[in-house]
Amino acid sequence: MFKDDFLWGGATAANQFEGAWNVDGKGPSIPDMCTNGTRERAKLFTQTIKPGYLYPSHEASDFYHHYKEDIALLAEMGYKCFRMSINWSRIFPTGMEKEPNEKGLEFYDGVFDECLKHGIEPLVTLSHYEMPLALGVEKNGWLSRDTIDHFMNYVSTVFERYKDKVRYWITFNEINAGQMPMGDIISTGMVKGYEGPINEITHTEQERYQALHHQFVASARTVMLAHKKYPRFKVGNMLTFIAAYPVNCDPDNILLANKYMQNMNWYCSDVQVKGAYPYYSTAMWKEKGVIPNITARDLEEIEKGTVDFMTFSYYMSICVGKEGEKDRVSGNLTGGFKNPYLESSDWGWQIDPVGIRWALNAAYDRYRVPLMIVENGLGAFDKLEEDGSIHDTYRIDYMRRHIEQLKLAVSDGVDLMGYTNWGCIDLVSLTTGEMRKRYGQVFVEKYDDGTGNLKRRRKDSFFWYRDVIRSNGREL
Ligand code: BGP
Repeated sequence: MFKDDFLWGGATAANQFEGAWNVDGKGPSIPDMCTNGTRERAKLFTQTIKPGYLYPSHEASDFYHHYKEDIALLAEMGYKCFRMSINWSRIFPTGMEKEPNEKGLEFYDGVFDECLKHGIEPLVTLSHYEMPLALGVEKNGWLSRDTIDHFMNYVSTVFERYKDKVRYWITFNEINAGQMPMGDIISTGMVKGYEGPINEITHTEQERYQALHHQFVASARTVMLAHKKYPRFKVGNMLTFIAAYPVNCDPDNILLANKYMQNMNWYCSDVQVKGAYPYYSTAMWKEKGVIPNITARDLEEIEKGTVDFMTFSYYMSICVGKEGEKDRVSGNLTGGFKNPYLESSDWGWQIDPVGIRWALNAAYDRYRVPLMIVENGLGAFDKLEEDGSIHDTYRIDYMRRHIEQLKLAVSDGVDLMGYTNWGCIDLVSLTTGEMRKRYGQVFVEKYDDGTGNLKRRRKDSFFWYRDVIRSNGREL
């Protein structure tokens, strides 16, 4: 059974949820320059705002002006924890100022106070697919070593400001996205001189792994700062866990799947949880033609700045094998081969509840630190009925089947701290920029053409999840 203090809740990201992109001194961020897209048509990144395009982050679900109402809804569901992120560009509009924007800081004071008033523990992601645009355009994001110092200025500011309000922090959202082409814009912010589809940017592997290395150093320094100055803080890492099975028992495919697991899932967490680059990184860099610039001081910091807990998102699994083995399927940031035993969501992500138990066991076996699932859920079309109800039985089914597997993982012996389902209040989709790809227990009347009155409505899953939390997971 789940612990008595299990952190039940939901998760959001500032750039997909807050809106108010240029309000109260906030600077433009990289996601503010991304247009909307669809499953078939990629979002565009533009250097300036282009007339005739819709930029969904500009209003999003307008949490900025609805946060009291929203947090009250989360409290009504009995939330113990609310995972959210701070918009770096709300605190430092270009990322390079020395002094923070007081109005931005005040906004999060209000949010945290509201959470604490309702007995909800904030879990704050410092960097969730967002950085000030100026850092991307002038420095090419995380490719520049200078970005580490700018980030640390931001981190020390928010740590000091919120030290009495926030205990749980996450450094980088889905840090392993930085290894994928899709991460070049959304994760490592390498947008200097680029304009076009977000999945077509052509950075070299060398640049990709260098930018990621700078994030590792920033993450380690963040943990070191927390441990030195704020002993009550707990800092975690975060990855997108892409459960990868061999497509069949051909030994070559077993090896390929193992290698995929190392490269895509363990590489980042080995650095952040164990405090050193893993043995296989040398071979992996060689194969990719990468020679990262890593100093002795970087390695010392990485060794000292290991995280207190590990978190990940889990949505789906894929199969891995030799080219041409099977049909391909899409997934969270990356796809793979089709698994004939699984069904897929409306966006083609394979639904695999058992995979979450497998992932938790694999991660716990490797690291023995407390784990937390900080994203999971079903992106689906919802229908708003005339009487205002939304019968999202498919979402309840998805969540029930995954939470059942969490229970089993706990009985396997995994130390699980909590579970926050993704997009608890409807928000903009990361990969497609759509509103109609909804995850929430709360429906937001906002639509893909940018219209909608932003009214919040409880879905059927709202009442179901409230009962799950009330019974600490006994009633599913
Ligand atoms: C993760 C991100 C989230 C989120 C989620 C769902 O990768 O951390 O920001 O959006 O995926 O993805 P999507 O919105 O594309 O369905």
